[in-house]
Amino acid sequence: METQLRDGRTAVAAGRAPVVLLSGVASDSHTWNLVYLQLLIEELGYDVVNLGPCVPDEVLVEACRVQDPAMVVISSVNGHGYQDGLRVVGKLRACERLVATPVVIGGKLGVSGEQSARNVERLVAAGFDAVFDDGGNGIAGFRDFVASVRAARRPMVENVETPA
Ligand code: B12
Repeated sequence: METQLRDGRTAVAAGRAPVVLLSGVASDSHTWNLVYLQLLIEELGYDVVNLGPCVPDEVLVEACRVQDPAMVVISSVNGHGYQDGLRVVGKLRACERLVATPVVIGGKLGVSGEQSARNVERLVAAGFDAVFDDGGNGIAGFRDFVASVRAARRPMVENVETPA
């Protein structure tokens, strides 16, 4: 599925597996974190729409609304992820279509090392389903989270008759 974004970019997913929307935040120009995460998420069985770095909040919200992804993954490493995350997740949750979509953030979220438990709680209270700060549960925790989302999406097949 191809999405034309307001800032002129085009986001494309191959269209076979459920889609994860991956994005940097408005202030953050780092790119390799997004490349790494795209490869990891594809390895976990999803198509990825990667919006890239420096994504304005409105572009992110619009792309999520149009794509209706199975999950939204936000990455930030420049040290402003806590503030950017608090702001943007409110805008995502204000969109009716994204009220129940799993949304996570991770990376190097602050300028003074690992986020405090209180900051992580604030991000969750603001709307994130999980926070993967580099100092904390990191990639292993993220893999577990993706697996739990996948399991929750699996259709119930107990009552389906198998053809002879
Ligand atoms: C390359 C680089 C740049 C390049 C980026 C080029 C590009 N196109 O990407 C340039 C020169 C542009 C740059 C600029 C800046 N940078 Co810089 N940069 C780096 C550097 C050296 C490598 C980053 C990288 O590519 N790593 C490889 C990728 C694969 O790994 P990663 O980014 O670490 O991401 C991993 C994890 O964070 C995690 N992760 C990330 N997101 C998520 C999300 C989820 C959900 C999960 C589960 C995990 C996860 O998984 C990834 C793989 O392990 C790091 C230092 C370092 N050695 O890491 C600094 C670093 C990230 N930069 C830093 C800073 C401060 C800046 C600037 C503010 C500097 C300045 N004063 O101008 C600007 C910010 C510009 C902006 N607007 O964002 C700091 C951030 C400090 C902080 N967070 O506290 C770092 C850590 C350097 C440092 N030690 O101070 N940078």
